[in-house]
Order: sequence, then C-alpha cells, then structure tokens
Amino acid sequence: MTWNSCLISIFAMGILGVTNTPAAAATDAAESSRTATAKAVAATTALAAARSPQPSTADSAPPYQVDVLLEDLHHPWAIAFISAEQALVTERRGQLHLVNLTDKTKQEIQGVPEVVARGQGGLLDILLDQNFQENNTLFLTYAGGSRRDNETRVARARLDREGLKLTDLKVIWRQKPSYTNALHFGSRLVQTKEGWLFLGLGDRFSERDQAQQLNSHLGKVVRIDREGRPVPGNPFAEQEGALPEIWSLGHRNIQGAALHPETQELWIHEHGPRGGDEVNVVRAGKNYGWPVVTFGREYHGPRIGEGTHKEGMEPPLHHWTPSIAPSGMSFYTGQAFPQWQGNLFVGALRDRALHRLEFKGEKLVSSERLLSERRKRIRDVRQGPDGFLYVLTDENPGELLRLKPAERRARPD
Ligand SMILES: [Ca+2]
Repeated sequence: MTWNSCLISIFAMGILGVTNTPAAAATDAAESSRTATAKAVAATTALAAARSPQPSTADSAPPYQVDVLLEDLHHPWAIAFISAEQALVTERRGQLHLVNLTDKTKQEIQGVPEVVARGQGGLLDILLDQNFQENNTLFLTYAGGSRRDNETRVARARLDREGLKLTDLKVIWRQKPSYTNALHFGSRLVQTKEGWLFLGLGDRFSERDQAQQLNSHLGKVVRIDREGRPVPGNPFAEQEGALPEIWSLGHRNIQGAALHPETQELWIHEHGPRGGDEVNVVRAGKNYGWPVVTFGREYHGPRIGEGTHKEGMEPPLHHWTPSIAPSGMSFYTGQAFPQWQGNLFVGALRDRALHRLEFKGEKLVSSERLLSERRKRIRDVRQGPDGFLYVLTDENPGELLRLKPAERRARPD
C-alpha cells in the first residue's frame, strides 16, 4: 500500500463512519496489525521514525548482539528471573515454563490456574515475591472466569522447583465488575520495597466510562498487599462508595509498569486508541484522564472526549501518536550497557521494535528504536540479573532474546 492510499483509507473510514463493532474492537492497538487502519498507522510510524534523529555513533553497528535463547514459545507474555541461570516465562494460552538460560531449554510447570485464553485474555504477568529465594512465592495475573463472564485476577502460589509445579495456589484478588468480552485486561504487577503490589488494569474496551468511576476497578491502578487486601492509606479508602484498592484512575489499558530506580515512583505506559499511547508517572489519587482527555482518536476517526488537556487531569510525560502499542517496560540499571543506565525500555507490538527512551527527570530528551530489523511484535522487556536485556516476542513461534554488548572485531590496520 502506498502512503497516499493509506491516507485515502483513513479518510474513507472517517467518512463512512465505521462503527465500533466487535470486529472493530478486535483491531485494538494492543493485539492486531492486520487492518487497513493498522497498516496506515504502521506506515505513519515508519515515517515518524525515519524523521526522528538517530544517535550518531562512530560506526553504525548497534552496541549489542542478539542471542536467541528460545524460539518455540507460544505467544509468551512475561518473564521473571529466579537467577542468572533460571527464569519463568508465561504463555498467554495458560502455560508456565521454567527456563534454563544457559542450556537454552525449558520445562513446563504444572498447577497453573485455569485461564480464559481468548483475545487479549489468558495467563499474563508473573512477579516473584521480593523474598522469593526464601519463600518461593510468586504472583500471576490472568483472565479468569468463563468466556461469558471474566475478569483480571491475581493469584499467589509457591513454586516447587524440583517437582516442577505450583503449590498453595490462592486467588487473592479479582477485578470488579466482570465482563463478557476478551479485551483490555491490563495487567502488570510491580512490588514496592514495603512489599505492596501495584497492579495496572484495563477498561475492558466497551466500558471505558468506568475508568472515571470510583465504584469500579476498570481503568485503574490498584495497590494491594500480599493477601489482596487494600493497603492502609490508599487515597480513596475513606471515600463513600469508592473501592478501597484504587490508587489512581483514568487509565485505558496498562501493559507496562516499573518503579523508577531513583525516585521509587510508579511509572506506567498505557495503550491509547488510534494514537495517544502514553507514559505516565502514577501518583496517589490522581486522574490520568481517559476517556475525557486523550491524544488518540476513535478507530473510525472521530475525536474522543473533550480534547487533550483538562484541569484536574494529569497530562502524560510522553505520548506516541500514531500508536506503537506498548507492552512490557523496564528501567535499565545494569553494568553491561553503562551508556543505557537510567533509560526506559518499552516493547512495541504494532511498531515491532524495542523503544529506548532517555528522560531527564520527567522530560523525554531522546529515543531510539532497537530490534526493528527483526520485525517482531515485542511483548515484554526485562533486565536480567546479569545486566543483559531480555525480550519476548508476541508470536507463535515466539522468541526469548538476550541483548549482550557486541563483541567488536579488531579492525585490520
Ligand atoms: Ca491520559
């Protein structure tokens, strides 16, 4: 498709007033890139990328090399490191694998909760408890329930490494209300130094107005303890009719979250609709605007809400328009790539690249697209205990990649 025909497609869709049918819903930025809209957005993204300044280096070779550790995963969603040799990887269809990073092998873990593996739903994030080495405790997020009635859940379990199974599985938290569709489950988990869990959620697509309502968990960040109880001091705990787990509101669909290594504040990104993917610093009780303010538009063209800014609503630190469809997020703090320390890494599904963002405080000063030559949807990015970067591709077969500093060949004189 040429650029002109892309523009014509967008224009035609606007005129025809294509409505939000379930088929249109399936074109959500998070999960599909096969529609005319997606192609147009991809072309625009490519143009934007071509225009953005690239870092100048003495030679054009990237500073990293890529090892393919696994290439037989089925839509992997998240990775968590037990050690420099072992990691756990979730697959959206409902499988959990113990991966040997040295041997490049994996073994399936039994005892995973039953998930609704449909659309964007399934087995999603995994987080090892901060005392995992002593208590073998981990947390999983997933779409649970039935095809007709499901919600994002958090389960806690212990890993029996020798028996290759989960034990003492307990569902500690359920998003309310539940819904029938298979869209916008969130969900990334982050643990604070105090042991509290931040969980970034989605608005379930068809229920976006609930992102502004405090009697619903949809479109929220919640803060809970290891038992799934609201943390004392949560901002709306004393408010009549408000759900006590809520930490912040006005989010669309959060598939990336991390604590800033210096400030320890929660940073997230969230999917916009057509345009308007955002990076936000999430603070207690703040409203992040969706669907009242956004830089995105409806998939069929019209504006959403009241514009891009409103008093009492927090503007994003950065937005991607057109959408890149972000998933997975990590701050880099390792020694292997000293030039990247403090940088934010974001996987991109639609844009099929790993984005490296450099912030000065809360201001974006530069960005770069990595791994774009591989043309894979990137679902998660994490720093390993060895200081290397690990990336999961949202494909079947999907890959686990490791980025290590490039071994430079000596130049002949
Ligand atoms: Ca926002």
